[in-house]
Parts: sequence; structure tokens; C-alpha cells
Amino acid sequence: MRDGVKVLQPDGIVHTACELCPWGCGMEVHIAGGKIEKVRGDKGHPLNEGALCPKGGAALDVAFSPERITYPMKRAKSGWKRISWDDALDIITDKLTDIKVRFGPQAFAVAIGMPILLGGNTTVSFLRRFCDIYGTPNCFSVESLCYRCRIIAYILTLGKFPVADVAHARCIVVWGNNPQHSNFPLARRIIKSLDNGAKLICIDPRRTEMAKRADLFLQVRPGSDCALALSMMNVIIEEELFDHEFVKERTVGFDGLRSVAADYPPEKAEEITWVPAEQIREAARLFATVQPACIVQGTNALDQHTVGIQNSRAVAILQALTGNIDNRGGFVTASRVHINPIRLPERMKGTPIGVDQSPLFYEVWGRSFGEGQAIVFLNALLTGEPYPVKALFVAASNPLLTWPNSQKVKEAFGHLDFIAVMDLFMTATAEMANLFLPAATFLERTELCDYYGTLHAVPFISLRKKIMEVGEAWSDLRFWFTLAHRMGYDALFPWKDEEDAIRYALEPTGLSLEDLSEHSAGVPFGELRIDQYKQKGFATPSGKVELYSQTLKEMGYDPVPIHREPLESPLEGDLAKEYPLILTTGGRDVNFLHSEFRQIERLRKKRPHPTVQMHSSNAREIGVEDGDMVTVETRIGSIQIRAEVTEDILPRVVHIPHGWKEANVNLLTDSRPADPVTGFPGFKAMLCRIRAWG
Ligand SMILES: Nc1nc2c(c(=O)[nH]1)N[C@H]1C(S)=C(S)[C@@H](COP(=O)(O)OP(=O)(O)OC[C@H]3O[C@@H](n4cnc5c(=O)[nH]c(N)nc54)[C@H](O)[C@@H]3O)O[C@H]1N2
Ligand SMILES: Nc1nc2c(c(=O)[nH]1)N[C@H]1C(S)=C(S)[C@@H](COP(=O)(O)OP(=O)(O)OC[C@H]3O[C@@H](n4cnc5c(=O)[nH]c(N)nc54)[C@H](O)[C@@H]3O)O[C@H]1N2
Ligand code: SF4
Ligand SMILES: [Mo]
Repeated sequence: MRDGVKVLQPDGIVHTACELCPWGCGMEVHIAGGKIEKVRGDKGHPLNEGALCPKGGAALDVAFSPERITYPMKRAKSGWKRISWDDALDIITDKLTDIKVRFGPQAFAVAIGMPILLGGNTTVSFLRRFCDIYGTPNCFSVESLCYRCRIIAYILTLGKFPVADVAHARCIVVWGNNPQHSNFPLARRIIKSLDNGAKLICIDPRRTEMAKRADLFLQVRPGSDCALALSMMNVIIEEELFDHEFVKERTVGFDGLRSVAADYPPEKAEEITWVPAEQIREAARLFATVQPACIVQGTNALDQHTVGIQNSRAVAILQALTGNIDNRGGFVTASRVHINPIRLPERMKGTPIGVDQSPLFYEVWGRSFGEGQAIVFLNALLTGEPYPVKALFVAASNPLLTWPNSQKVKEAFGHLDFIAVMDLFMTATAEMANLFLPAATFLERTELCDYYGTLHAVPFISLRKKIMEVGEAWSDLRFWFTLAHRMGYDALFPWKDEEDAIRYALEPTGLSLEDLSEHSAGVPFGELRIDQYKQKGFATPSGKVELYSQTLKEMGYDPVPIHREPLESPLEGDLAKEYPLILTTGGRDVNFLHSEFRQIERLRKKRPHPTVQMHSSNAREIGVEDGDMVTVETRIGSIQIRAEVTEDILPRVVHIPHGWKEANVNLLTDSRPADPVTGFPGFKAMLCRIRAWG
């Protein structure tokens, strides 16, 4: 243990939920002699059944890292100056008060990162409540580039957001997803099903661990998935393999879909996708005939494209064509606990920045998601339009490395008068800040975790427990509560601490904080909603699955998925003459989360440096060998990075992970909105060129 640690729980084993990535595995924390000794996977937990990934295993290395900053600091003339929490709160309260008077509350914005967005709703919802009361609509988060696209697409198609029930499927399609690295509890469940005889189709430009186990591996060109999905529909419709009764009774727009799919026979799709026509046929037949079947869609690999919404719609449509909706082994939703609403009814005065450009990103049929588009926000900072934004609070995020076009992010942030960052470490973003606030790790906070089960089709609710305090680090929630009280919002923030707030949230559930504390693996809650549509139909305007979307049509978007090339395409225009390679970015590494954990020796030594993965044929062309330094260039920028020469990536495609300060791939990416519906950037299919170093 490091200095300044105060253990708050008695000797023994405390059960909690890991939060070093978005999945919330059950974790045991072993305490002996007043010291935290080790962490282990919780065997009784339905998600991870006793296992932890390397990050989870290194939880104490993270919490006790000597590089963690555990006191507030303000920017001084040279470097940083340690200050007290009282002073830090004074600085930010004065700033917020001043901004509101001089520019209006909308001139204050917040950027929320993954650790608190998915760290349990009791944190992020209270933060948004604070913004509601202060009066700014300008909350942004990584949802501007992650998973909201898929949620919107599934809602537009199915009226809800189901997940793949891999545990009961006989055929599983893993599409743009590398779960051994990005979702280790899911990978375990898929492997279990495969061991029980389920068939596996993998669709990825890289031969991943999962692809190596697949019955069929479709090595697709990045950015062409929509054409592939349409071609699979073409085969399923032509060969009459679809679920006729479901399609007739439960869907609208089949004729429109059929005529679009007719344009994508496998031979034509082969030219677009680079997947052999015969493999497309085989995949379509396998998916439509081995039942039940489900598609596990990566969390962003299909979304960060020109056809982001259409890719996700195509996945939902394939599920519907084969009648794999609300069934075991298909697409299912799980009931979610109904806690007391934390947002205020009169939330969001004014429209967040970016909503005019992407209205569906904000709201679908009155279901509001309540955030602006971060990428458009960058333009607002640079131009002062539609109005000036003066201060930014960065809560658990590192946009300087994780948002597209880092140079532009830096310039845009340079226009701000004031930046506060709440984080565990000194990040690239924090280096630009005026104020640094020390955050608590998940081992240092109490939090309600009510949706991890929903995401995994294993419904349960659990409690993350505060096990210790480290230095002067505060939980994000404690900070927002204290700030609310400082700002005079006591009446609307009546809770004295996290536990008090969670008790309030839990009221309608019939569960108490004590119930949750006692149940090591969380409390199973609710159930999978099997056959739900038979009682309730679908929550779309037509009450049916919308193969053809009138909503999209009326807003000027494609009503049926149609393939459109990426903003930079090897098949259209002249850019490929100068930049002949396709760049996909951000494939996950199980040892890291985005830009995190590079300072954790135990994890770093497993992958000491970033690499650009390229096919041996492309490496040979430029005289590069495995381990050589190369320069990668796009229209946006260039970086130096080590080459990793492999046979496991599609020729002409290269891959670079994100989150590495020493070779930041987002210096190469474009922040133009790629998907017109959501404004998502095109992280997964740009054009680049590579040359040997020197
Ligand atoms: N260890 C770890 N786990 C994480 C994260 C992390 O940073 N580290 N991040 C979390 C978050 S926030 C997210 S969003 C998820 C992301 O999770 P996923 O979206 O599932 O990301 P990956 O697991 O890297 O899988 C993406 C796969 O898609 C492939 N791919 C790239 N471009 C294309 C394309 O155009 N078409 C197709 N079909 N495939 C393509 C890549 O080669 C890669 O194998 O992971 C979560 N889990
Ligand atoms: N090129 C490219 N870029 C990408 C992607 C890609 O695929 N390609 N993927 C995108 C995706 S899907 C996502 S979700 C984003 C993620 O983007 P971010 O959320 O910005 O990613 P992180 O690097 O995880 O930043 C989280 C920060 O929070 C800090 N932190 C950890 N725990 C806590 C806590 O409890 N409280 C506080 N206050 N701070 C904490 C960490 O130290 C870290 O600095 O990246 C995106 N960027
Ligand atoms: S996958 Fe790893 S980091 Fe993510 S919650 Fe589970 S143990 Fe923690
Ligand atoms: Mo993400």
C-alpha cells in the first residue's frame, strides 16, 4: 500500500464491482491486518464467475500507483501549486458565478469520459442534475463517438435496445468486435456456447483470437459492412430463408428493403467488401438456418463510419428477418430496475451545441438522450458560434488523446478561459488545465450499478463499495454534491453524501442499501423479456419493426440501409493515389483502457509500445520489417510508430490503437462528422500512407 491510505472496512473479504473498464465484473477485496492485501475475481458473480482480466488483476497497482495525484492543484506561474479542497472549490465557484453573470450558463460546458459515464448511474446522473440546475445544456460525453449510434439505430428499427443472448444461441456472429480484448466476460460466454456446439461467424479485417475459432471468417474491408449486410439480406430473401410469418405480421417496409437488397448480389458485394461471394452466401445461409442466432456487434467498430446508423440498422434488420427478436439465443432485452429519477423534470433549458446538426442524436420520438455532439462543440470553441463557451470541466476523460484530430482539440481548448480536470493522473488534457482535482478510484467510492446486467442479458443489480480513502482524493459524486452546496443548490441537492443519495435512488425498488451490501454478487433483478412483442408490439410509430424508416425518410436520411463509401475511399475519388492504405484505429488491448494504465508497470510490460499492424505484402513494398520505425501520414497529420508485420490483417489495411501519447493516432484522424444522423467521426476507415523512417 502507498502512504495516505485509510482502510475503512474490517479484515475479511469485501465484494465489489470492478470499474477499470465498462463491464463491472464482480471482485473480492481481501483485507488483513488493516491492510488491503489483494483482489480476486468473485466466483459467485454471474458475469465473470471468478475471473478477472489483467486490468482488474492490477486494480491495486492503479489505486496505489506512485504517479497518482491525490491532492488538488492550481496552475501557478511555473508549474502546479498544491492547494486545499476549500481553495479549489472557491476557485470553481467563483468561476461558475462569474461566467453565468457575464456570458450566461451555457458558456460552461462539461466533457464526461467513460469511467464515470458507465461507472454507475448515481455519478453521471447527479452530474447532469448539477448542470440542469446551473442552467447549461452543454454536457458532452464520449457518447458523441461511442455506442449511442447503435442505441439510436436499434430504437429506430426495433423501438428498443436489445443485446445478443450468446449463452443460448446456436449461431453467433461476432461482427467488428474483439471481445477477448474489449469484453472479457462476453468472450467467456461466447466460448462456452462454442464449446457446446454453437457455430461462429466472425467479420473483421483482422484475424482476431475469436476469428481463429470461427467456422467462417469474413475478412471485410473497413467501412464496407453495410454492403456485406445487404448482400446477406439479398441471399436470405432470394433463397426464401427469412421468417415469413414474422416479416409479414411484425414488420413494415419489406418491399422497400427487398428492392434495395436486390442491388447487392454477392458477386457485386465482393467488389465492395473484398469478401469472396461464396463466403457471403455461406454466412447468410448459416445465420438464417442455424437457429436461434444472434449478432454480437462491436461497441463502435460499425458505428464510427459514414454509414454508422445504417450498419447498426442492418444488424437489427438481419435479426428481424430471421425472427430472432425477443427470443432466447437471439436479441433480448432485460428488465432494468426503476430507481427514482435523478434528472429534474425541467431539465435542459436551451439546446446543446450540435443538436441542430444531428437532431436524432439528441432525441428520438420524444425519448431524449440529453447531450450535445462533442465534435461540433470543437467548432463552436473555434468560431464562437452559435455562442461563446468560456469554461470546460473535464470529468474522467482525456479528449486530447481520445477525441478525433488532437491538434484541433488542442487549438479549440486553447480558446477557453478556464479548464478544470478531475482525474487520477496528470493526463495530456490535464496538462492544459488551470485546476486539477484528484479523483477517487472505484475502490474509494460507493455507487449503484444497475445496468451492467442489462448490457449482458444477465439481469442483476449490485453495489460498488467504498473500501478505502487515498490521500485527499474525492469521489466524483462527493465533488459535485459539495459544489452544489457551495453554489447554494441545497434544496435541489438535499442528500448529505453518496449513501444518502443511493438510498433515495433505490426507494421505488424495494431494495435497501443493506440488501445490496449483503449480497456478494449483486441481487438478481427482473428477467429477460422473452416474447415481449407478442404482448406489446414494438415501440415504433408503426408498432412494428421498421425495415423502412419513415422517420429517417422525413428527415432526409436513407430510409433503408444503403451502402455509402467512407469519406475517404479506395474505390471513389483520387485520394487513394496519394494515400493507398486504409487505416482503422482503436482496436482494444486487454491491458489498457483507452489512454489509461500506460504508467502501470505490470500492464505496460505486456505491451511496452504501440504498433501499426500491417500485412507482410505491404511491408515488403516499402522495405519495412517487423519492429522498424515508420511514418504514417493522413491528410490530417503524421506520426512515427513501430511496424508490426503480420499475416493476420487484410492486405492494404493497417491498424493503429488509440490512447498512446508517444504515437497518438488521433493526430491522424478527422473530426468531420462522418455519420450524418449522429455526427459520429469516421475512426475506422480513413486513407493513409506509410514510409520507412528516416
Ligand atoms: N481492454 C479494453 N476494453 C475495452 C476498452 C478499452 O479501451 N480497453 N474500451 C471499452 C469501450 S469504451 C468500447 S467502445 C469497447 C469497444 O469494443 P469493440 O468495438 O468491440 O472494439 P474491439 O474489441 O477492439 O473490436 C473492434 C474490432 O473491429 C475490427 N474493425 C475495425 N474496423 C472495422 C470495420 O470497419 N468493420 C468491421 N467489421 N470490423 C472492424 C477491429 O479489427 C477489431 O478487431 O471496448 C470496451 N472495452
Ligand atoms: N482513434 C480512436 N479514438 C478513439 C476510439 C477509437 O476507437 N479510435 N474510441 C473512442 C471511444 S469508443 C471512447 S469510449 C473514448 C474514451 O475516451 P475517454 O473516456 O476520454 O478515455 P480514457 O482515456 O479512458 O479517459 C478517462 C480518464 O479518466 C480518468 N479516470 C479513471 N477513473 C476515474 C474516476 O473514477 N473519476 C475521474 N474523475 N477520472 C477517472 C483516467 O485516468 C483517464 O484519464 O475514446 C474514443 N477515442
Ligand atoms: S473486464 Fe477486466 S477491467 Fe473490465 S470490469 Fe472485468 S475485470 Fe475489470
Ligand atoms: Mo467506447
